[in-house]
Formats: sequence, structure tokens, C-alpha cells
Amino acid sequence: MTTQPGEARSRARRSNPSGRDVQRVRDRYVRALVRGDEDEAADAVSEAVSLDWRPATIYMDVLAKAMISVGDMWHAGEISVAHEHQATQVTLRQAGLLRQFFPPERKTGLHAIVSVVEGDGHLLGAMVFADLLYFDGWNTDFLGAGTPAQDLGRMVAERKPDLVALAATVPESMDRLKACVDATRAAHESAFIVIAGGAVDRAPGDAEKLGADLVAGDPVETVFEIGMRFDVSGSTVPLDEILLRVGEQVRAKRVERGWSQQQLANAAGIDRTYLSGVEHGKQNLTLGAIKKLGDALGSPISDFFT
Ligand code: B12
Repeated sequence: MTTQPGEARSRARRSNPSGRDVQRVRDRYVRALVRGDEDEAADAVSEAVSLDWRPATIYMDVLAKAMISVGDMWHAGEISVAHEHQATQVTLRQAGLLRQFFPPERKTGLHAIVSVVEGDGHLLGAMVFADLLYFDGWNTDFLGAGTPAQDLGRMVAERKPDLVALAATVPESMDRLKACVDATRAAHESAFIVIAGGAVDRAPGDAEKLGADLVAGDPVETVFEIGMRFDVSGSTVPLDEILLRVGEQVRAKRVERGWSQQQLANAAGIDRTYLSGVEHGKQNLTLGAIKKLGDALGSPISDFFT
């Protein structure tokens, strides 16, 4: 599979396959999980990859939704918890393979710890979030389920992550979620704390009071929101988009001064057709040309990139 420039960000975003295809691949995956046929499960995931679906789609629409079906079968007494546990392990391994298949194309230099609160076994939402952050270039430590608040605090104090995401699904987990938020804050005050999961979804008002920085819902949207907050988008904006933005800024500043292209070209000492190419985002302009335009327009060159 080829990767287009600027795709790194979109790996953590969903693609848009047909609903029928998604249903078919997911049903195939669910049947394989229930039968305990790991090879067939892997083939279903490979099919999704060969259809060019982005990792976010495979995680959310195949792996997560399949596990909801499997979990529901267990809750309904149709399969045993042993079946559910095996399905979880197979799914964790498939996620591991997807991580190898879609290595992040950039490193943001940012570090996250993602954990499920102690006593809560629902780890899939947190795993999906951790892996989507990874695809988006984060260095991510996923602790799974079962880490006590105190030990989480020790790791946070040691590693000083930029972000700590905590998940709680059953209502009884809310107290332990609070303990984890407190332990994180005490260990590293500036860590950005995200809380999420079914318990949080069902009681957003209570969750707001726990002292986290963000009460989150959908993992894909949350990765996007976090990316905006940490401003990690810059390095993967495609060149043509950067050139268009620079061109728009140059044009806006020229028009603001009431100058024609020729007048600006003269003032900057550059060719008018070159300037026209710049304004249309078609000219891969040199730093020297940017400086000349900045001087002529009386603008710091950083203004062209805003
Ligand atoms: C699978 C499952 C289990 C598995 C979990 C193992 C695993 N694979 O993770 C097992 C078998 C362990 C289990 C056990 C129990 N379960 Co259960 N389980 C489920 C089930 C079927 C699916 C959960 C799941 O994996 N969803 C997939 C993920 C991706 O979705 P999600 O959890 O809804 O999360 C969404 C958001 O909250 C968010 N999200 C979640 N985490 C995070 C984290 C971050 C950082 C972010 C940004 C977002 C995010 O992303 C998701 C997509 O939007 C649900 C029912 C259902 N249909 O959802 C019940 C459910 C959650 N379980 C429930 C219950 C009651 C239990 C048990 C108490 C049952 C029992 N009698 O033993 C035990 C509790 C054990 C324990 N102490 O944890 C209830 C909880 C309701 C409640 N009010 O308490 C549910 C809703 C079933 C029901 N309708 O009653 N369960």
C-alpha cells in the first residue's frame, strides 16, 4: 500500500468504506472470534487492510464493534467468558499486527500513558485510543486494566508524560477513577488528563467534577481534539497546502495595501509572473523570495504561515 504525503494524521481518522463492506468484514471477524479461529480472524483484518481502510476504521468499525457483539453474546449467556477472553486476546494481537503494518510516519515527541482503572476489565476503548494516538505519532504506554492508582502515580512521576488518559466503564469505577486523576496530578501537575469510558459517558456531570482536563467520548474525535490542543498538525500539512496558505496571505496583504501585483513585484524586486504563481499557491518559493515579500509588505515572514 502506498502512503500519500500528509496521510499520517489521517491514519487516526476514519475512512469511508461502504456500510455493506464493513458489515461483511465485521461479521466474518465475529464468526472467527466465536469459533476461536485466529487465522480466519487475521484474514478478515487483512481483507480490511487490502480494501485500503484506515486504521481508525478498522479499529472502530471492525475490532471494537466485533468485541461489543462478542461481549453482548457473553452477557446474554450465549458464549462463555472463556470465549470472550480468547476473543479479546485475539483482538489485542490483531491490533499489534496493525501497529506493525501502519507504523507512524512521524514522531510528535509527545508521550502518553493510557490506563484502565483498577478493578475494571473493559479495556478495549482505552486500547483503541492508545493505538490511535500511536498512529498519530505519539509515544504511547498502554497499561491495560488493573493498575492501582498509586502505581500509576509512580510511573507518571518517573516518566512525566504529556498526557494521561484514564478509562472507567462500570459505575463502581468512578471512585477509583478519581483516585487515578488525583495520583496523576500529584505526580506530575502539568500532565494533561483525559477521562473517558462508559461510566464517564453515562454520568458526564459527575465526571466533570473529577478534576480532569478533558472529559472525552469517541476515541477518534478525542485524538483529533488532542492533536489540535497539542498543535501536532504542523509537520504533516502537505506542501501544496502550505503554498496555498502562503499565497493567500501574500495576496491579502497586497490587497490590503491597495497594490497591484506589478507594484508588489517591483517593490520586492521579483518577477510579476513569479508573484502570480506564489499567490495561486503554484510557486515553491525560496526563503529569499519570502523575505523580499515580507520586507516589501512590512510583514514578519512568520505572518505568511499563520
Ligand atoms: C466486552 C464487555 C465485557 C468484557 C470486557 C473485556 C474486554 N474485552 O475489554 C468482560 C467480559 C470482562 C466484561 C465484564 C463485565 N461487564 Co461488561 N461489557 C462488555 C461489552 C459487551 C462491550 C464493551 C466493549 O468492549 N466495548 C467496546 C468499546 C470500544 O466501547 P465502549 O467500552 O462502549 O467505549 C466507548 C466509549 O466509552 C469510548 N471509550 C472507552 N474507553 C475509552 C478510553 C479513552 C481514553 C477514550 C478517549 C475513549 C474511550 O470509546 C468507545 C467507543 O466510543 C459491554 C456492552 C456493550 N454493548 O458495550 C458490557 C458492559 C460494559 N459490561 C457491563 C457489566 C455490568 C459487566 C460486569 C459487571 C458483568 C458481570 N456481571 O460480571 C463485568 C465487570 C467486570 C469488571 N470488573 O470490569 C455493563 C456495564 C453497565 C453498567 N452500568 O455497569 C455493560 C454496558 C453491559 C450491560 N448492558 O449491562 N464486560
